[in-house]
Amino acid sequence: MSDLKTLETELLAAVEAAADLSALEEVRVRALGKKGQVSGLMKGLGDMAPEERKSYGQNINGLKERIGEALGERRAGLEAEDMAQRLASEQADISLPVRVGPLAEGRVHPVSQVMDEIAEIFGDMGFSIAEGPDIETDENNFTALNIPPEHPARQEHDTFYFGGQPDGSRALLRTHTSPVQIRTMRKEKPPIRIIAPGRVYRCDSDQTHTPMFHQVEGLVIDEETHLGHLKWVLEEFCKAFFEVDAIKMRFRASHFPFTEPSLEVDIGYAKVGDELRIGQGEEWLEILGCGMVHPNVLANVDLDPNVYQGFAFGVGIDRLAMLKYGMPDLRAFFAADLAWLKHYGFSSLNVPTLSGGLSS
Ligand code: 2U9
Repeated sequence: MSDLKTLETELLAAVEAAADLSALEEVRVRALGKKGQVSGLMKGLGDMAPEERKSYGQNINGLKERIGEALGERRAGLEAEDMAQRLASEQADISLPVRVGPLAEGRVHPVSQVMDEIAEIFGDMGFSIAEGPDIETDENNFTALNIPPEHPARQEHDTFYFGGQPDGSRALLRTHTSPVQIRTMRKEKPPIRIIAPGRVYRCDSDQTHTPMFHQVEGLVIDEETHLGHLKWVLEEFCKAFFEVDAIKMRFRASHFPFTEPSLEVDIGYAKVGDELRIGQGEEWLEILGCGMVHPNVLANVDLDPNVYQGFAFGVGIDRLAMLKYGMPDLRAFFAADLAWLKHYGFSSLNVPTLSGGLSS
């Protein structure tokens, strides 16, 4: 009996002394586990006389119960201490300002913004967006567009060519987005109304030219398409893009291999201080080229020029962005300068719409 009392005192002291939950678990296993001290006592019961066995057994059970209760109490105490400690150390400072996050902090590049604005305007006029690869064939980029083999645009110093294939063909970086229209005309039947925005590449680099720049070209093919439609579309585009009610436009005769007749378009502007006022004044600024699709181009994609006509136009997006948002240096567009982007960039939450304002 006195052995039991000693053991109980020892075990209760060990329970009390356990500094954390894992130490307490060790005490529990040592006392009540299968091979623990209390279970060990049970083994001696078999050698005892029945009367002795009964009272000794009851005493062991009493010991077991009291140790179990002490373990439970100590566990609850340690868990409460643990929780109190975590509550003290894992505080959140709710007075800290909330981080606005990438959606509100990030900026849309002016070129992407202008592309979205252009897509919105032409989308509203019933055009859809067509895309194609940056790496093109000589056929799609030149031959199908009625650009003859000796044309200067094909020369090495204007075009980025890849290494030649065994069959003599050479891939190239498209010099305009026109191959997208060629691909579309080969794939779809008229009526066709598309714009093709994207990157284009020319071996050219100075203050106003970068070897990669952005273009949007448009194409309409139908059975009764004429210059009047072209002029109306371009006038509506310029008014919407520059966000003015009236625009002055001048169409000058020009020459491109893929259009006949070919025209260059100027818009009227006034310079007030550093600001360009589009639609006012007496100055002229060239902004795009256009024309009726050359009959050879239609024939090259198996469209009968006696049945179908169409018009096409091409605009440099980077230049449009510079004009609309007053950015003086083209090279800054591609310098990946975050300070510049913060100044000239647009919030991604303001999506351009014709009703809400393109550049709001
Ligand atoms: C097809 C048929 C005709 C696209 C055209 C222009 C005129 C033009 C320039 C504007 C500024 C290129 O970025 S820029 O340097 N583009 O002047 N582009 S007509 O004519 C096409 C295209 C595809 C099948």
